[in-house]
Amino acid sequence: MQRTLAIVKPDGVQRGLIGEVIRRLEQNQLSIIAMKMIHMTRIQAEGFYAVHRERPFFESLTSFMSSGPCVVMVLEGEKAIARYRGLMGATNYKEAAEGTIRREFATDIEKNVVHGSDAPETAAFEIGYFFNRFEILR
Ligand code: 3AN
Repeated sequence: MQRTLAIVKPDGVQRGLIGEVIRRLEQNQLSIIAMKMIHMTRIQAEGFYAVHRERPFFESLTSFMSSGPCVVMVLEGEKAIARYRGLMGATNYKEAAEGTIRREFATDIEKNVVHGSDAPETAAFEIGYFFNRFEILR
């Protein structure tokens, strides 16, 4: 069993895609073991994306991620990290596979509806960034 952090980003929440994302998780045996809605401050978004601090898109990304509410979730399942990334599709929606969330719903490389951890170490950091042990069901 593996855990990963999933986010429905501000564009996904604003466009009414929370249910669509959750439906796909439930249909693909990714159990939601923690979930809440948050509106990050700029500082919180900068901390979350600290690994991207030097990237040219950092300012725009953290501004977007703090622009409105997000739904953050902890998912658990077999190979949850890779399987959820498979459901999301590639970062650039134009390169994302047919049928993936980003291919179907993203409008921009930045406004790409969802986030998912990319490795066990990042998942541990990202889950701990938003959830304490009492908020995770098991
Ligand atoms: P992913 O979310 O697919 O793991 P990361 O972690 O490389 O992608 O990038 C984090 C976020 O930064 C992406 N989800 C996207 O919103 C944004 N991003 C990544 N690359 C670019 C880019 N070249 N231009 C603008 N935004 C980008």
